[in-house]
Amino acid sequence: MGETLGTLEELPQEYRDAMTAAGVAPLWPMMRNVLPHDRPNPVTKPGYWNYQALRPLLHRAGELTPVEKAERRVLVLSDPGRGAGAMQATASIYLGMQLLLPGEAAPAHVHTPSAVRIIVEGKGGYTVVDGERLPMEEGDLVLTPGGDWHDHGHDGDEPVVWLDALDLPLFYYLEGSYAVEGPLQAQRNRPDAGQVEYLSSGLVPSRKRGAGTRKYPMVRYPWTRTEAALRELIKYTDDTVAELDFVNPETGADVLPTMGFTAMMIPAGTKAAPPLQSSSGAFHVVKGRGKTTIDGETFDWGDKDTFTAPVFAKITHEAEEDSFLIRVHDRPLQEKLGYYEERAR
Ligand code: GTQ
Repeated sequence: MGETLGTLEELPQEYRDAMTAAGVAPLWPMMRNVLPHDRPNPVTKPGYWNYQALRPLLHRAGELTPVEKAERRVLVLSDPGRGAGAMQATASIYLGMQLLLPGEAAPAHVHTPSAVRIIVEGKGGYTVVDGERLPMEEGDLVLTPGGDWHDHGHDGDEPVVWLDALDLPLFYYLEGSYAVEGPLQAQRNRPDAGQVEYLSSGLVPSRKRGAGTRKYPMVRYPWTRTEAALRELIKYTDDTVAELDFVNPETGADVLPTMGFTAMMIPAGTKAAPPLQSSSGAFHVVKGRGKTTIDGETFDWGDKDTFTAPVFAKITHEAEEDSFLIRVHDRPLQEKLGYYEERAR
């Protein structure tokens, strides 16, 4: 196998011009760009966003742009590898901080990409997904699967902020991304399914013959229960970290087709060094303090900060306080495509 492949420059100019005119290009000078040896060569760079730095910018957006004009009032977290203005945090994951002020409503729409909200701060916000009203409390994970109508509202008296994670870059790349607008939805007058049908882990409504279940039966995972589960697990697990996958309670599968989510507890004074993973990831600190080194870059993090890791990144977390993080990743997509892998560090 030759190590050096031919370059474009060594080809005669008239041949290069003739190829361009014919609408073709030689593969071999680009071969190692599109098929690097042994592992991918990501464009994505590790990223870190301090919430205290984002907060005033988000509030300024609240003063400058009414929600009716913005449709969604969001500051997008741009991958440093793609530079200013990038509408993505990794190759497949979009992240944005969204602000909703008391009394505001973000209009109803439906789109092909899926979204997940991780609630960052504020009380009184809610989202309506397919007619189901979902209260938003700090640390909650709320799904808006692609194809489900959703609008956001606010009954409280302080600004509400949440982190959006979407598989938008993937849909955009596939030229499959679009939205349809509609009127605000009627809300069913009952608590969400996570408070009723799926209140207790291991119990699901008894199946009536012939009756199907909803594809996304539970779309809100309340943080209070997630944190309680992590605090129990950490007492008995052999690992240094407690990590729980968010799953569809009817199937046990990842909550969405392309994106997966985990809740992590890293106890004070402990270190976590996961294997290299072919998935890219984003970490949101629900609460805690510590630092994480990603491919040699170290980020000190605290409450509500967010950071990202490219594919196959070498990641080491160290917590100073008991720390709770939500991890977003694209393993479900990679598994469907048949190439998810983990490697020893
Ligand atoms: O709340 O529906 O951050 O449609 C980007 C696109 C949020 C939303 C985003 C969206 C939304």
